[in-house]
Amino acid sequence: MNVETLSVLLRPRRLEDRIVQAAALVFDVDGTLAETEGIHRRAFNAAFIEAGLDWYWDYRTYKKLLRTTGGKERIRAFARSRFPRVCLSDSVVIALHQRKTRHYGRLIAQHTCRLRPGIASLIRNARARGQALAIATTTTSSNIDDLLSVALDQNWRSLFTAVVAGDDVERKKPAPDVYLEVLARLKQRASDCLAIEDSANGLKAAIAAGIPTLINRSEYFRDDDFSGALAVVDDLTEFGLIPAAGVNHLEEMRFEKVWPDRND
Ligand code: XBP
Ligand code: MG
Repeated sequence: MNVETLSVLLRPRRLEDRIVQAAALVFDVDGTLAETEGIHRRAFNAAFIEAGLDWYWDYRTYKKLLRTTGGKERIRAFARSRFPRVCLSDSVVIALHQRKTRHYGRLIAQHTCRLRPGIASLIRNARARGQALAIATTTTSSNIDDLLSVALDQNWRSLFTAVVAGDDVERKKPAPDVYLEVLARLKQRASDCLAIEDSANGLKAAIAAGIPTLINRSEYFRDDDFSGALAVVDDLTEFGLIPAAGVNHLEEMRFEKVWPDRND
């Protein structure tokens, strides 16, 4: 057996071990838990129409704009890139972003954005193993609730020990702030946790906080540079299925009841 074949055979096992042995799994939201960026893009465009702006972000434009993390920051970056340059006051940006957030909630409710394959099982099995779960995201707090209360469970918050969103910290990704805040709330060492991300900016943020990171590649960031990641996978199906040792039958039944597998 050559070295390449051997490494392919060994990789999933080692990764499985890293997932199972982590003290906490820290999830990014957009792109990692669900393919939400297309919905964000539509919500921005709906807000622009409503505000009487002739801006339209098509797929390619949005892909470039995603280099700037955070919706308000993205709006400012786009305005600055116009010719002639558009200067927006903070209050105008905030109002425009509030419209966008309302549209995002409406679109998520109307279209029921699903969790990505393997996510529901991974969460369920991690909880059954007694692992802590956390969220470290750039997005607005209400967006997490809009998404997870439908895609995961109405009581999704009770599953996560820490939930930190973009506006909870000073600097957004690629700065490590959201991850550092999560670690402080979890009271865990960075090296004992595992972050699950989908973008280079997210990866930089997690690594800067010292957290080993698994990349769950998503639609918009497929071609990002993921140097430094523990591993890069296209979905988490195989890892979601790692059995939870010692889970009793009753507990399994409770999980089945709370989380009917909508995607796995
Ligand atoms: C997600 C983002 C967010 C959303 C928009 O990054 O960059 O800005 O696109 O959210 P990550 P808001 O997945 O790395 O957390 O408009 O609410 O800011
Ligand atoms: Mg992301």
